[in-house]
Amino acid sequence: MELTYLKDYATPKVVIDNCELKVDIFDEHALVICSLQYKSEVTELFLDGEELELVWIQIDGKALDKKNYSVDSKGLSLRDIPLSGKLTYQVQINPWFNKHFSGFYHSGDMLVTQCEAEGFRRITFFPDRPDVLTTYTVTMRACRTKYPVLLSNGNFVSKALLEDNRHEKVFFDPHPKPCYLFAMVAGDLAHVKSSFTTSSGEHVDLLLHTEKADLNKTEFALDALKLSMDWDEKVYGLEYDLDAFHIVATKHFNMGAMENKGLNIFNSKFILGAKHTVSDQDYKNIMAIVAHEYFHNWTGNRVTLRDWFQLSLKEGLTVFREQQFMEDLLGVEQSRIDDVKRLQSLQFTEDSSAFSHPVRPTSYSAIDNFYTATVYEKGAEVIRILQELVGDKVFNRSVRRYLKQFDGTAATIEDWLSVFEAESGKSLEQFKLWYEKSGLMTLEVSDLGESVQVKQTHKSNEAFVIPLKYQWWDIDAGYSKIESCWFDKEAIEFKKPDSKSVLLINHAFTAPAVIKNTLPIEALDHALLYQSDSLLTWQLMQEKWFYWILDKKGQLGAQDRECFIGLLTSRQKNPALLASLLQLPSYEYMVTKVQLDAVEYTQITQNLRFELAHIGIDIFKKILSSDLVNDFTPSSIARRSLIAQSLSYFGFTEHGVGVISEFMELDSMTYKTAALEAISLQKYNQGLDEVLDKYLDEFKDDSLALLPYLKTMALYGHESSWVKVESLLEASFFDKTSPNQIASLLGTLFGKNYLFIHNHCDSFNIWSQWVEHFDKKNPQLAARLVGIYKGVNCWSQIRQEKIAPIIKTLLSKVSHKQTYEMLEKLDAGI
Ligand code: HT7
Ligand code: ZN
Repeated sequence: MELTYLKDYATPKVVIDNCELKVDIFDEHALVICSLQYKSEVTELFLDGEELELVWIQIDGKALDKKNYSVDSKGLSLRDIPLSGKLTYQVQINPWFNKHFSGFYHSGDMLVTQCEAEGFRRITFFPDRPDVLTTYTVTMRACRTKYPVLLSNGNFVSKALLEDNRHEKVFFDPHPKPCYLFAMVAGDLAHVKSSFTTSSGEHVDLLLHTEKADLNKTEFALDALKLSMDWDEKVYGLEYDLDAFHIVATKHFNMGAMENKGLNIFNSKFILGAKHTVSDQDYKNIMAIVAHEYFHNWTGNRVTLRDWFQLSLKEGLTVFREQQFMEDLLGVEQSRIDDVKRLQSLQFTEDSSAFSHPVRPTSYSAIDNFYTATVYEKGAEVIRILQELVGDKVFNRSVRRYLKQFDGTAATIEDWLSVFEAESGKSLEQFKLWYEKSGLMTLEVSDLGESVQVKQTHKSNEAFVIPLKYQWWDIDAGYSKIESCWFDKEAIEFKKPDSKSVLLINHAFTAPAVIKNTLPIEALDHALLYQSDSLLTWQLMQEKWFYWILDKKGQLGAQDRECFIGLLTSRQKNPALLASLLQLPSYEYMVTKVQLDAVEYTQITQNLRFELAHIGIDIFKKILSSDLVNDFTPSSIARRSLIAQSLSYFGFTEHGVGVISEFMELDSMTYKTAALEAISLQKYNQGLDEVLDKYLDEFKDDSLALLPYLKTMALYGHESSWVKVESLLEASFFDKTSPNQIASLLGTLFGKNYLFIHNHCDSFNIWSQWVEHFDKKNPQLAARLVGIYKGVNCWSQIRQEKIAPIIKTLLSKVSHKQTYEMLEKLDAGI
C-alpha cells in the first residue's frame, strides 16, 4: 500500500492566480472547462484527476501537442510547457454514475459536490492539495426547469437566460481557497431566507435550500446559524466575509456536513427539523453542526492547512469552538458530559487499538480514513489543555492573533503553537507531545500512607504536561477546596492533610486520560450524592457502574440499593446530570479499562437494569408522570432527558410495556425516540411488536423519522434481529444507497447488537458481504463498516479467531484503498 509521509512535504511548484470554471450540466453528463492563470517553477506539471474524460486542452489559446501531455488513472502530466500562461481544458464527467458521494454527484433530483478531502480531482484536473490557494470564478449552466437553482461559492455576479430553455449563473469568490472548499449545487430547490448584520454593519443574506417536500422542516437551522455568527463575533471577534451564506440539505452524504466557503452542504439528518419532528438529540446535533461548519469559515477556510497531516489544526480547533458554543448554549451537564462520553467510547477505543495514531499523523494511505475521533475529539481536548496552560485571556488573544497572522495562508501546527509561545512567553516543547505521540494516557492514584502518588503512564514512556485539578475528602472535614497543578513528570506526590484523607482527581475532566483510583466505597458513595463538580461526579459514577457490572455482576445488595435511591433522590434537582448518571458506560469504553466479554456485558447489564428499575420504581413512576414540556429551552431538554432515562428503566417493570406504548403516542419525537430506545433494550414482546408496526406505518416514507426505528430494529430481539433486518433491507421504502439508513440499520446491527455479532453463526459473513458490496459502490461507507470492529483487539481469543479468516478473505476481495487500509489495520490488531 502506497503511503504519503509528512516528512516528504514539498512546497507546490505552481501558483494559480485564478481558477475559472465553466460547468455545463446536461441530462446524462456534464462538461467542465477549467482555465488556470498559472506561474510555474518547472516546465513539467502534474494535475490530479480521476474518472475524467479529457476533451481538449490548450495553453494561451493554442491546442497542446500530444507530446506535451498524457492522462492516466491518477491525472494529467504536462511536459515542456511555458513557465507561465493560461492553461485551459475541457473534461466530461458523469454525476449520475458517481456513487462515491465524492466529486459531483446526484442525490435525488439535485446535483451536489463533496470535495474534501480529494474530491475536486473528480470534477476537473487540478493540483488537489490544500496549500494551492486561488480565487474562483464559476459559471454554471443548466436546464431552467430541472435546475432553476444554481449555486457556487462566493458572491453572486450575474445571471442570464440562454437558448434551449437553459440559464446561467456566475459567482466569484474573492477569498483565495484550496479546491477542497469548492462547491456547487444544482436543483429544483425551495428555500427559507433570513439575514444577519455583522458588527461592522455588513448585511448578509442567509438561505437554507431544501428539497421542496422538506420546506416544513426548516425551523432551527437559520436560528442556529445566527446564534453562531453572533457568538463568533462576541467571543473571538470574527465576522462573516461574503454577501450571502447558503446551506443546502441533501439526503445522500457521507459525513455530517461540509464547510465549503459560503455554501455549506449538509446531510439532511443534521439540518432539517421542525418542533414535532426532531428529538432533543437531533436539535443538539443541528445546533452543534451548524455552528461547527460556520466556525470553519475562519478556522479552516480563511486560515487553511498546509497538508492533510495538519487536519486537526482545523478540525480539533473547530470541534473545540463548537464545544465552547454548546456549553454556552446548554450548560456543562448537557454538553461537556456528552463530549467526554463520546471521547471515551470512540477515541479511547481507537487509541487502544491498532488504529491508534497521533493527533498529527506522520503517514497515511487513504486520507479519508483520517477523519477520526483522534483528529477531531482528542484534537479538541489537546486545545483544552493548551487553554488551561496559558489561561483563558492569553488563549483568546492567541487565537485572534493566529487568525490575523495566518489569514489567507495554509498553516501548520507549528505556526499555531508559535503564536501561543509568543503570547504566553512559555515553551510548548513538552506540550507538543500531545500532537505527536499516539496512545492513551493513564493516571494511577496510589495511597502511600503519608502521601498520595499520582503516576502517568503512556506507551511512549515520555512525561506529558497535564493540567490536573484535585481535592481532598474525609468523612469529618468534608471536601477541601479544589486546587490545580501542572503535572509534567512521571509521578507526583501530594502530602495528605490527614491520615484519613482521600484524593479525588480530574475535576472538570481537564486530563483526557483513563483514571485508576480505587476509592473507598464510602468516599465514592458520598461523592455521588454530594460532590459539586458535575464532571467529577459523572466520572465517579462510571466507577460505580464498573463495580456493579464487574464485581456485582448486576446482583445488588442493600448498600447498593441505598446508594441508588440516594442518587435518584439527591440529584433530581439537576435533571440533566441525573440523566447522565443513569446511563450505563458503553461496552467500548469499558474494554479500554478491563477485560470483558460483549455477550456477558449484555446479559449483566440487562439484569442490572432490571434490578435498578425495581429498586427505583416509585421514583421513576413519579418522574414519568410529571409535566411533559415541549419547548426547546435547556431546562426542558434536561427534564426530557431524565424522563427518557426513566423510561428506559421503567420498561423493565410490570407496567413497562404499557407506559412505553403511551410515550410512543405522544406528539414529540424525543418521547417517541425514548420509547424506541426503551424497546431496543427489551426482549421480544407481542405488544411491542404492534407498537413498532404502528410507528413504521406512520413514518416509512419519512427518511429521517425512519432512522431511530431502524436502530431499534437492529437491536430489538437480539440474536434474532437479523430476520427483521434482512426484510427491512429489501423493503421498498429502504434506500440502500443512503449512508444514514445503512449506518442506522447495519451500523447498529454490526456495532451494537453483541448477541447477534457473537451468537449468530453467520454474522461475520453477513458483515463481510456488505463491506464487499459498498467497496464497489461507496468505499467510504465500506471503510466505516470495517471501522466498527476497531476494538477487535479487546475481544477474547475465541471471538477474534472467528473473525480473523473472514478479514483475510475480504482483504483479497476489496479494491479500494480506503477499505483495504482499514481491513489491514483490523488484521494487524488480531
Ligand atoms: N470538514 C468536513 C469533512 C468532510 C469529509 C471528509 C471526507 C469525506 C467526506 C466528508 N464530508 C465532510 C466535515 C467537518 O469536519 O466539518
Ligand atoms: Zn470540521
